[in-house]
Amino acid sequence: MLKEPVDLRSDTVTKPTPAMRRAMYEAEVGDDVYREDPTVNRLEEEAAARLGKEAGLFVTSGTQGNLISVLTHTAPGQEVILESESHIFYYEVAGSALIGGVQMRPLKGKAGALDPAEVEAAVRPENIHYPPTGLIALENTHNRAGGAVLPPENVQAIAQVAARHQLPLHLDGARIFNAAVALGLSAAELAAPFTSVMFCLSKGLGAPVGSVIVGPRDWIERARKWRKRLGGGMRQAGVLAAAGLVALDQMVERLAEDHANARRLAEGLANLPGLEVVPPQTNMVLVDVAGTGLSASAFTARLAEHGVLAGDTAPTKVRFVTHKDVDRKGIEYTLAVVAKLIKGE
Ligand code: TLP
Repeated sequence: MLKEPVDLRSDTVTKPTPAMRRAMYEAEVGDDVYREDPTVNRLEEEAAARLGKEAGLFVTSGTQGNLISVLTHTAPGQEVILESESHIFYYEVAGSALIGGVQMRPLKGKAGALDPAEVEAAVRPENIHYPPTGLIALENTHNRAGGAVLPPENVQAIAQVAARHQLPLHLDGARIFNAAVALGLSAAELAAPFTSVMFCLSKGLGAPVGSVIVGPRDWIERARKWRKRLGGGMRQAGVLAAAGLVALDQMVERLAEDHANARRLAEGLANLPGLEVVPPQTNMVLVDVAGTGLSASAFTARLAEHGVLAGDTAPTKVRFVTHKDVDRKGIEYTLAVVAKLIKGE
C-alpha cells in the first residue's frame, strides 16, 4: 500500500496548494454583502474576463450556482430543457423544482450532447395546455458521460435554436477548463454561445470552496438577490476567493497532466479482462465491471481495502477521476491493484 490512499472518487477531493493557503492567509477582506470585499470583487472580475462575460458572482458551490442560474432565468411553471443525465437533473436534489417551481424536460443525449433538432422539437409552442419553455441548459464537460467534451459545433447549433426561440442558454461548466484544455480553446470561446455559465474552483482547479457564475451585468444583479435569498451572502469571503484567484492563475494549464493520467489509467484498465472502458476525453475514466462478475459497489469496496478509492455511478459502473493530488505513481499503483483483484489474488 502507498502511504496515502489513492483517492480517485472525484476531483472535488483536491486540497488547496501551499500558494492558495498563503493567499488565503494574506487576503484583504471586507463585508461582501456590502460589496466591500476587494478579493471577492477581484475574483468576480477576473472570472468574468476569463469567460468573456460582463460580470461574475462568487457562490458557495456548483449546485448553488446552477440553482441560482435556473431561478434567475426562469419563472415558476416554466420548463427547462436539459440532458437526462445532466448534473442539474440527476444530482441536485430537485432544488430547481422545489425552490424554483420549474419542470424539467430531460432529453437523452449521446456522450452528453443533445441533438439540436430534438431540442428544437422540445421547445413548447403556445398552447393552453403547455408550460412555456424558460431555459435550455447544457453541461461541459459532461460528468455522467465520463467527462465528455461537447463538440463546439453541436453547442453552436443548440445556441441557434435558443436564439430562434429567444430562450436563454445556461452552461453547467463545472469543468469548463478541462474542456478548454482538451480542445486547445479558451474558456471564453467555449462560453461564448451561452447567456450564463457556472464553473467550479473547487474541482480540478484545487481551491477548497466555491464556484462562480458569469453572465450579463443586469442578470448577475438579479442572481445576487437570489444568492442572498438562499442564504449565500458570505461576508468576509475574500479568504475563499483568494484561493480561487490562485486557482485561475496557476492551476488551469496543468489540467493536461490529469488528462494524460486518465488516458494512462484507461489504457491499462482496457488491457485487463472483464472491464469495458470508455476512452477518456478529460479527467474521468468510466469502467463497466459487469464482466468481472462483481457489482460496482463490491468492486470499489475491494479496491478500498488496498488503499484505492473510486466511485460507483451505476450498478456495474465505476468512475475514476484524476486530479492534481494523484500522480503517475498513484495511477500505476491503481492499475496493479485492479490487476490483482481481477486475477482473484
Ligand atoms: N459533481 C460531483 C458530485 O456531485 C456528483 C462529482 O463528484 O463529480 N455540475 C457538475 C457537472 C458536477 O460534476 C458537480 C459536482 C456540480 C455541478 C456541483 O458542484 P458542487 O459539488 O460544488 O455542488
